[in-house]
Amino acid sequence: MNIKNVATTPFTDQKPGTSGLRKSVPVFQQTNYLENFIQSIFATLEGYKGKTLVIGGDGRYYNREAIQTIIKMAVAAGFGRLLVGQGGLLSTPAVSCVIRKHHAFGGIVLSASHNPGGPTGDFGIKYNIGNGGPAPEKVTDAIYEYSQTVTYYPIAEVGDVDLDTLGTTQLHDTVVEIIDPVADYAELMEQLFDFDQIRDLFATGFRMRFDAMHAINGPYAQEILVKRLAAPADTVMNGTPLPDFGGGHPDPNLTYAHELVEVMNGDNPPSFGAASDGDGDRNMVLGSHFFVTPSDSLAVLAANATLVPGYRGGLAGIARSMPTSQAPDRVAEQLGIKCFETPTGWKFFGNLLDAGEATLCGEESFGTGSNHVREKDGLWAVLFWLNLLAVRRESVATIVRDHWQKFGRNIYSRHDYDEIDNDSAQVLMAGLREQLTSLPGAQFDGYRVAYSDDFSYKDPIDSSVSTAQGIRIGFNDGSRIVFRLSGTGTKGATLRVYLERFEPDEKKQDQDAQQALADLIAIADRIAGIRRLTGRDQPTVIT
Ligand code: G16
Repeated sequence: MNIKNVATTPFTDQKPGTSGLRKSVPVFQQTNYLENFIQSIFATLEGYKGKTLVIGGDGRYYNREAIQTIIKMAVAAGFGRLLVGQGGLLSTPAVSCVIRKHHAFGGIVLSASHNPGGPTGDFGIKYNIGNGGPAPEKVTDAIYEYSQTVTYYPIAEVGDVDLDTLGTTQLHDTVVEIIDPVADYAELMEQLFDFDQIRDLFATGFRMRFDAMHAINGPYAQEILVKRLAAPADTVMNGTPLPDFGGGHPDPNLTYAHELVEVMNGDNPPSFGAASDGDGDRNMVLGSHFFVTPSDSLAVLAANATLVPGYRGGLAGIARSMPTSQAPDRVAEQLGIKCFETPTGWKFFGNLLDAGEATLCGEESFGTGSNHVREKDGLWAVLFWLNLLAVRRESVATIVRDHWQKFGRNIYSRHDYDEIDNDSAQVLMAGLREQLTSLPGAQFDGYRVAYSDDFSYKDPIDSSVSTAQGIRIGFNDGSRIVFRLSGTGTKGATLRVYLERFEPDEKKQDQDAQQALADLIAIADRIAGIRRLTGRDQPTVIT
């Protein structure tokens, strides 16, 4: 078999963002674009020869073509074994699970997560390291640096591999193994949760809907919920992964998972509703006529963790991203465990999980996970909730309201302004940075600014420092407004405004978040000039 060296020249736009390299499909389809980035990953790694690489994606448009190229390049690079999900499919948490279980050197995940797919939709590539988690910044920086000087890439001259048939093929010095994408993951879930108890719950006639949004978690949910947990056959909706997600936007929030939201807010709704995203790492949790914010979800899971077999021994600590509400902090305080505040991006949880400092992690962006893998995990969160429901036999709303009574409610919302002009976004953020020293002490409608800063984080394990991670403005009553630009969008800029207010009074906790946060929403606009600078008078998405 021949290994060919193909000459190439760099692309200037291959800097990974919050979660890998995300671009539109036509960008990835440019000659050598994908190959350059893969070569930059391989060239940056040390000591991988003869070792195992896991490859899989969320099945979006261009997944199969990209996998064939990556297999040929991995063979040329000298990996010993490639574990590839059947049909080219593996959810992001399953990649993490497979890397850890098979002691792989690393893995390549093909996904643009919750971004739409299809010929003009988005595609993405992420490299995960041997702990199963996203490569840390020092690795992604090195990949980018190499991509700016790449001159050639080696590729094996072989035919395409049959991705659909389980089994192994020898290509040069590399064994290519097509694996069942669900088996290892499902086995891990059985170890963490009480499947007997959940089966008992379904046996009582308990109804749930899981919206896979025509994305990767369809087959996982079918196997675990319907087959192993005996949930009713109509539990999984939109369960077949499609290259364009059926034309939808596979983002499990109140706007894009509207089909599920309508069911849960309709007549005679199921008791429990959940959805996950393109690559299966995000989750949204709903009760009948009730939405659980991701921040509250993390706090509730943490407060109830010892009811679930995998966490019976208690939690070492909780970690949340900075813009996530401070609800989990209150649980940590009461449990007497540590709570960490990290920048946005799951990669920042890896060190804390590896060091045993944190057990549960979560983000406001519909991400929740634990030390069972090193990615956030959509179906894991759903099973965690199911296990709680099976133990407590109360409604989702009762469990959350009961939590608020015990801990107080952090009323929370995120406002996204999508696809705004890049320059205006920079002007807005620069304007905020200029005000950081003058804001403390300023009064806004009875709210006094207690502090304002641009969040920076020193990793407690490796001491690496990440600066400029978002503007925080905190008020004397504990309320908070956070501004940051998304690192995952592919068109223009996305401004995210995170709003939070603490409500300890039980009688006032059951109010609508937008109404409860109306003052802070107006203050955010006054301080940042959102309407003036973006030309928008409303957010694109409110969660
Ligand atoms: C990724 C990251 C998350 C992050 C989210 C939103 O999630 O893994 O840690 O919270 O993006 O990031 P941003 O606010 O920068 O757009 P996913 O599900 O897209 O991989």
